[in-house]
Amino acid sequence: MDSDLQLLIDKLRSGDTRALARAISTVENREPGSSELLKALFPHSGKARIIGLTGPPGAGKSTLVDHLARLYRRENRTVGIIAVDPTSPYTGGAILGDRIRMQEHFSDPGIYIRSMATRGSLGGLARTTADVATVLDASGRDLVMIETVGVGQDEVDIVRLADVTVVILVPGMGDDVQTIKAGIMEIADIFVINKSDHDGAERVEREIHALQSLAVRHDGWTPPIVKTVASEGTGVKELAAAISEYENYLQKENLALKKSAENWQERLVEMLRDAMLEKSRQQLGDGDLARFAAEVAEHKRDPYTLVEEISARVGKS
Ligand SMILES: Nc1nc2c(ncn2[C@@H]2O[C@H](COP(=O)(O)OP(=O)(O)OP(=O)(O)O)[C@@H](O)[C@H]2O)c(=O)[nH]1
Ligand SMILES: [Mg+2]
Repeated sequence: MDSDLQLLIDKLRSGDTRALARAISTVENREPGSSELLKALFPHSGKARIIGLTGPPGAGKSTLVDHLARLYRRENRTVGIIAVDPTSPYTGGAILGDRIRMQEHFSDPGIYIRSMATRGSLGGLARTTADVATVLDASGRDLVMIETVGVGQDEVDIVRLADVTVVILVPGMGDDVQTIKAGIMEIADIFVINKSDHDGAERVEREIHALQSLAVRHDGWTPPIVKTVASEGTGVKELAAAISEYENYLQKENLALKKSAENWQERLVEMLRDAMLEKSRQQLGDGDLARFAAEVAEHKRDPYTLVEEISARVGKS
């Protein structure tokens, strides 16, 4: 292995946060050497507990993550946080909020926070987030928390890498619980109703119960519902307890490895798709794609044969 790379890995593994930051940037921006780095780090990963937290904009995710981080620090556990920034107009304030909160932790090397921009990720966001989590994991963090906004396919993909997924809802979402139900029922291991100081928490709880009665999870776990007031730190202890209870359940039922294998099956498909696409691109010369597209548009060429030809060449290379 490249000696610079080895040095970086040694530093990162010894807890050097600047090395950690550099490694994360390398991976996040897919700089040269990023796959070498990931290959070398992977064997050191797999020890951190990865917790995904997702929910609508402004639900209080960052506030909860912040409280959880403090709680885990009191237990002497080290924490890595990945905040996947929202692209929606809601973000301005929230990102600022995250930064301000981040500052409070700067004096504590036991908490490392990284904001990731979604812009330009071209659908590779889940992959990049997973790789950044692997770097944090390999650096020896006990816990990695990933905050993502919304509950859409992107979030489902992102939280797929988490050991525990917390879905945060708030009162007053109206039919939103219905709208996002397809996504959340699949991924939530724990529900949080934050802003329980507002009216309507019971209604959200009833809706979650109603949805739960419609679907039985194949692992037999019934996701608990934890009510919190994150801005006051209320219910955070209960949330942490629910998280460890689910972890214990996975261990006891021997489900941890099974869940991980299921997740890896999806991720391997994505990685293969990326790799194949990359190879296809390499097969094409500059401007080929634009020329082919024009030919197909003019019906001079059929796209089916074209794709078959290109992918056949990839198979041989
Ligand atoms: N009343 C009340 N306000 C809360 C509660 N939790 C968080 N807030 C406030 O809600 C606002 C948004 O909180 P954040 O933690 O930034 O929410 P977020 O989900 O991370 O927001 P995005 O990252 O933009 O999606 C802040 O002003 C918090 O102080 C709560 O339980 N009750
Ligand atoms: Mg936030």
